[in-house]
Amino acid sequence: MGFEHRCVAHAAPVDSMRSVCWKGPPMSLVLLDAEPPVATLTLNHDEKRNALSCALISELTEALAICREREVRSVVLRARKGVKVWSAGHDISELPKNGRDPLAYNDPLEQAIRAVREHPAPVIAMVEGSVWGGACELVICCDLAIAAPTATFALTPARLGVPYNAAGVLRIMNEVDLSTVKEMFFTGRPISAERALASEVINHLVPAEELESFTYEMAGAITQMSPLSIAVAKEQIRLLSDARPLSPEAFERIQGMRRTVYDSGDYREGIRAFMEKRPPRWTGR
Ligand code: LCV
Repeated sequence: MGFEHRCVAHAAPVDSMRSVCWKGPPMSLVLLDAEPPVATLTLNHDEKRNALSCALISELTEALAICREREVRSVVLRARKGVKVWSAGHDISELPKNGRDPLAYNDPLEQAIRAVREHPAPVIAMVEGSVWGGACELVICCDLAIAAPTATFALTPARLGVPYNAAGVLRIMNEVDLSTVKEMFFTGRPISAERALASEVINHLVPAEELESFTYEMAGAITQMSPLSIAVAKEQIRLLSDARPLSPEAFERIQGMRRTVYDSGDYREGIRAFMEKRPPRWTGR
């Protein structure tokens, strides 16, 4: 069955998809088109460059819950057509400034990544424009990523003075070659779509004019397969790829090092500089 892709016009705020019991606030940061077998989640906060705020992530996870209820068989995660910025990553204004871990287990970004990784159907990131920080990890954690040549990908903790978390580093290391992981973490610079393809950040690089048809053809092909077999294979891959022996002492050491960073003046300086729209002045303390 050829699946003609649905443009954003079919999408609607998430709450209109929820049954009458949904009493949440009006939602529009994520648009959802959840007509099975394929759903489309559209990041819809261009004014803030689709920053992964608590509010946006709440809608994203709610949209995935609706997809699960409706037994959608593949999900396309996209931004609006032609965006320059797919997502600017974690909402920097929401990073904790009071000595709390900025990327703890219950941080909204971590919740979004878990929601994608634990969703029973494949989630396909369809990417145009630049992708930053935690959004880069979100794309990498999607089951497939298909990008246009305008896409770039940047890991940005060093730009902000943030200590990335162990689970996130491992998830990125599982997907991307180590030399590229180091370059991205250490330079904070975006890599091109071509480089992202070569480093397995993305599965396919296609011309912008073919991006939607290519993505929805693949999404449609997935819906022709056994959903139970796919759900089990996806969960097996998640559990087996996360299986890493790490002694409690090693984990405590990582957390201790990270605490030194998020307790530092440089961590506060990184956030302050972004908010003041100026380059940070690092002191190394
Ligand atoms: C809040 C934003 C953001 C934003 N948060 O538009 O991986 S980690 O560890 O670093 C993790 C903690 C993480 O993911 O951190 C976030 C990493 N992201 C970045 O470093 C990207 C920060 N953003 C930018 O560099 C620029 O915004 C880009 C290049 C994405 C787009 O530049 P452009 O000139 O098109 P503006 O910078 O003018 O942004 C438009 C509005 O979106 C807000 C930004 O503050 C501005 O708001 P105002 O109009 O109120 O000034 N914005 C952008 N990114 N991550 N808010």
